[in-house]
Amino acid sequence: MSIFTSIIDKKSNFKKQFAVLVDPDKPNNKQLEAISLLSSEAGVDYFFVGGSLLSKNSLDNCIKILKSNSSIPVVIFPGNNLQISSLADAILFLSLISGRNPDLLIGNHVIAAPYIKESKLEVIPTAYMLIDSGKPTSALYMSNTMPIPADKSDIAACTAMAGEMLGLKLIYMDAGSGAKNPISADMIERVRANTSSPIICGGGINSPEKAIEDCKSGADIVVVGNGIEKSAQLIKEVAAAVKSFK
Ligand code: 1GP
Repeated sequence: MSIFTSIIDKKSNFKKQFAVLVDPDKPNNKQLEAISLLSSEAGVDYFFVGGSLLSKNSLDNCIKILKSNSSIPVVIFPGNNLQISSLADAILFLSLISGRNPDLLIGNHVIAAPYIKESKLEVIPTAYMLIDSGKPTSALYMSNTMPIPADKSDIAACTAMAGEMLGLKLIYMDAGSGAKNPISADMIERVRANTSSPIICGGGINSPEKAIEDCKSGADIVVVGNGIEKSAQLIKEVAAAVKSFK
């Protein structure tokens, strides 16, 4: 089954999903092994792998270690068009629709397309929206774009609607890694009320309570990265919370 089909399947069965985000430059091999084993035990649905700026050529090694210690699908969440690896299962083909940087709307896609085609990765077209989190994040700086203001839920809803109308299959609402303020319940609710595609939420989620709040507001997949780098135990706590959500 493709990863996109499994996301849709779980959504149709009212099952919320949890993705652990791994920045390949950060954990060492031992830590990666531990993340992989813990995630497997906890029943994590996906690994998202990528970063706004990678400088260690560590993507392949990271995917290899995650895959050799678990059977959790690995999805590339690329920070740029150098982050492609046929060792993964799928790639989020991100259009940064909250911004007006043509390279991140089509330019980089043209450059990456032949490499992605050759990699045989499952390609998941994704409406990527950066939301202001109260401080500049790496994603904002590197993308050279302005985020959607945190209190402008109507702009987020219209942006997500437009992404869906353009044929993008997933909506990724991201306050950015290490966000000071995660995305508000109101904004997620407004996007949910106006679209039917699976919604991914991430950025600054560092407790099972916030993960549950996002699920209640309409998120289908919750992503945690930074929090797990600080305490790997958070994997178990968030997984248990998301799995028990009714
Ligand atoms: C960032 O959505 C992800 O792109 C996750 O953010 O690292 O803050 O959990 P955190």
